Amino acid sequence: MQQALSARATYARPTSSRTARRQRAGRSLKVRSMLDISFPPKEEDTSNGVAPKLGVEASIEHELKYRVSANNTDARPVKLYQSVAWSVHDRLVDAFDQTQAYWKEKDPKHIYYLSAEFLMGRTLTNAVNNLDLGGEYAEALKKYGADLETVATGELDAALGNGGLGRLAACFLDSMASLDLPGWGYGIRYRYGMFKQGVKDGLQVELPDYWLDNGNPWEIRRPETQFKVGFYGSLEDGKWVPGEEVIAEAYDVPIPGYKTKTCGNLRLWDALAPEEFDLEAFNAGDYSKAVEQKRRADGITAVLYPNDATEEGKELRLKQQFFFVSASLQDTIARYLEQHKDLAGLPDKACFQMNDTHPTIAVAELMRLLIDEHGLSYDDAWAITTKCVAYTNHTVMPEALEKWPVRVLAKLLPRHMQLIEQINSNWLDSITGHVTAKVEAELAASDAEKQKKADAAAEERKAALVAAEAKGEEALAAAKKMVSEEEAAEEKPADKATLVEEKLKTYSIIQENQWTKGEMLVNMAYLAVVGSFAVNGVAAIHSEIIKTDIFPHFVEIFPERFQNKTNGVTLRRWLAYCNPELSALITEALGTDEWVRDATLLAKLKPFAEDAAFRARWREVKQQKKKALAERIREQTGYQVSTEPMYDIHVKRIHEYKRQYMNAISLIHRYKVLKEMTPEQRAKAVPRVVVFGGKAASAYYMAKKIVALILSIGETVNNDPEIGDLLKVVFLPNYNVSEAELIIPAAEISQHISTAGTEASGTSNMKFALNGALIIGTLDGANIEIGENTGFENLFIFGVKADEINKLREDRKNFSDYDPRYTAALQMVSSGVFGRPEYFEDLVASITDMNRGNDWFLLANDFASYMDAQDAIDELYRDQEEWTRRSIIYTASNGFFSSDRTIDQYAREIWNVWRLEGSDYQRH
Ligand code: NBG
Repeated sequence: MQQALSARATYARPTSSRTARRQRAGRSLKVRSMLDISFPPKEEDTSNGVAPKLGVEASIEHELKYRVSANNTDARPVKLYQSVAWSVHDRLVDAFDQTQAYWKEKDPKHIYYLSAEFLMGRTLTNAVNNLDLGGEYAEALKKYGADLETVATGELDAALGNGGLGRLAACFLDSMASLDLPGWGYGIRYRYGMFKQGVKDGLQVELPDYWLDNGNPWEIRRPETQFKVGFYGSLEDGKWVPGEEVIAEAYDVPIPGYKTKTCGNLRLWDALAPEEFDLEAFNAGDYSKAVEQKRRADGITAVLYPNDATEEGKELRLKQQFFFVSASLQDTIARYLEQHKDLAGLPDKACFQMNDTHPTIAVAELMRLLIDEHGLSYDDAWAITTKCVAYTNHTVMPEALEKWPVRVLAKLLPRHMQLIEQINSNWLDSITGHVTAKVEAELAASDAEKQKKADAAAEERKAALVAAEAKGEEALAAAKKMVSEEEAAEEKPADKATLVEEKLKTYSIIQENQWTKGEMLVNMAYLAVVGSFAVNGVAAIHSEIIKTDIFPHFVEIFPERFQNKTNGVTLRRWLAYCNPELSALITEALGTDEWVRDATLLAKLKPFAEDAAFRARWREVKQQKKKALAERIREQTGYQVSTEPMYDIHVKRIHEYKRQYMNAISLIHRYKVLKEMTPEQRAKAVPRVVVFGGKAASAYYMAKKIVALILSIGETVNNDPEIGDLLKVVFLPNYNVSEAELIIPAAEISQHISTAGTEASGTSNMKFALNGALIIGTLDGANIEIGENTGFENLFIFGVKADEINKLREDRKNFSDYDPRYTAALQMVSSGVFGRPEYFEDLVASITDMNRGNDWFLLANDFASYMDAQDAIDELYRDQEEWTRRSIIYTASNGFFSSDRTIDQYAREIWNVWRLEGSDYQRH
């Protein structure tokens, strides 16, 4: 184990003398931040809080010349992007400084959104438009013969997230700022985001995502805000002495609200070594030792979710989680203590929302900080913690409900493991009475039942003896023997104490691994529920499922803790900015663009669905967006696709539960049917371009095969001259936020076909609906609420229901009702129509072989109804007027899914955080 602060001669990272003093004293490295200096709003402020020294045009020129060093003539797109970004950055910083100073002065309660993921995508367009500077920048860029849209493509996506969970966090930040809520996000500044997905030889390949390559104008490094974070070590006299330490350094990413002065913050942590370079080791020729500390620190913030299949991977991931949680809590407490003395008031000033289980170690770390660093008693610390922390569950997938081996936790965070044990033992003590009463009630019920059975059995035995006696000596002896055997085998009364102990185990935060005997695990979701004052799911059905299937024991104890907060998406990014053409049409129809802030206004679009001229214009916009997507498809894949067919989109992480595989099988069938048609029949078929996008986690074997299958189907179908434009199957690589912004507006139908009960919510379904794409889906996640808002008759709903799943899974062995289309399609895969039959063998077996995969996600059960829904889609598409009418209804009906609504609910019903209504911040 490494000693962090040794007395050896080293080159320490330069620190201020004050920092160095604190460091020696082993205290927090926090120094007063720049925000301590208040910037009173200046007189010349514009309405959005922007007080630039230079006008937009001059500032771009300035940045081009001095910051990125490119004169007008060689302003290549990336350089121009950088200059524009830096120019916007300066305006953001003005708004940011003023907001943060104002918040500090007013000292309202803050929400701190702790998340291992923030899938931000690009920032430029969003920042310019939220600051209401779109017109000015567009004008200034004319000089360079450029438009903002093109310049924006010079930015690399900040892909610090996997999918929905990370993007939700990003939408939430936008809404918090837009609603003037004092709130910060806290996360990790990964140097490489989610991997970049490429395609090679028909397979997914993963490449590093160098998103910081061109510099990042959207972040502000804060070397003055650093905290020490410890790992490993031991407990000495009850005190934790870490064996390794790193320094967390803050980077702030300003988050501009929509047309408001408020500019929130996303604070991301980078990890530094306390002693970056060991000169002594270097001089002694040990070069790798010289940079050992740096290497270890770098590892913590290198990549998003290192593969945790190995022990080292597990440890690194937990290290990441603890690293950012510890730094964020230390930071919050330090800022709190600048203005308050007594930590008992912390719950009035801070709420920590844990985004899934990744930040759950916050429960133990807040306890540790309060007890060990600030001298509070255990009970006082617990009272504070459980008033400050809330937890959102985002999945019911067992593999994503984190359980850390006690072994790993005890090694990496010995003090936290000790605290978790104490939390658990207090928790179990507190419920022993409840559990005992439950066992007693169960025993009483089963005793009465047993007594009845025993009485009946005794009667039967008596009768048997009487009958045997009549048959003579031998029969009587045999009957007596049987009776005594039966009596011996009769159930003994259960031991209450054992039963209570067994039952308590099911409530325990620390449990035995059901697959590895003897291995103890910490169930992080249970820790989160016990430590939080509120627990929520992310769609109505999901919030019910977590109550009945995931946390039923906890619901018994504190039913009031469980809530629902149906997800939402920011209408700025996901409608106004990604689809300016449709937005303009909506604004024209409604006579105002207020809908961007108040999404309920979209409902006023409904009557326009009945207006044929409006429908024609609506279709025109869709056509334009399809054209842009067709162009992207050509660039990325080489396939030429027409803009006439229906655009059918299936984009999301690749996962068996999301059933891209079922879609692929249906496309094989579609291909087969088209092949078998006569030319006359083909002329009547509804042509489709089917676009898939999504990343398969690098260690997810089946998901990668699903990607390969889609690519292979595309290869065969798209090159079949008989098929032509009737069907194209495209896998668009590297699906990310920016691709989504291009794809979603072009969609006519979008697929959300997870096995019912598995998709917590989905958020792309909301984005598609708002952009007027029709939905084919199961009764799962937010599809249900979209159906309620849009009218189920307007969706293509199919498949089994969530409450049928358990039974159907049990019955899979006996399933025989295979749809012949399904069987024939799979046969085509196995026989090599799409190449590489051996490679796909496992994939086919996963849904056909009862010993290998066992069709866990019930493709066979749902296939026939899925095909019926597909037929209904084709049928409706023939009627373009009705199709467009529905498309308008979708946009008009789904304003509910604005993340402004979601955040408003969190703020009122969980966080108790309120918008600031100071004179400087009032909306006009
Ligand atoms: C995802 C769910 C989605 C949901 C998002 C946001 C994880 C662990 N969960 O259904 O799969 O929309 O979270 O809540 O990524």
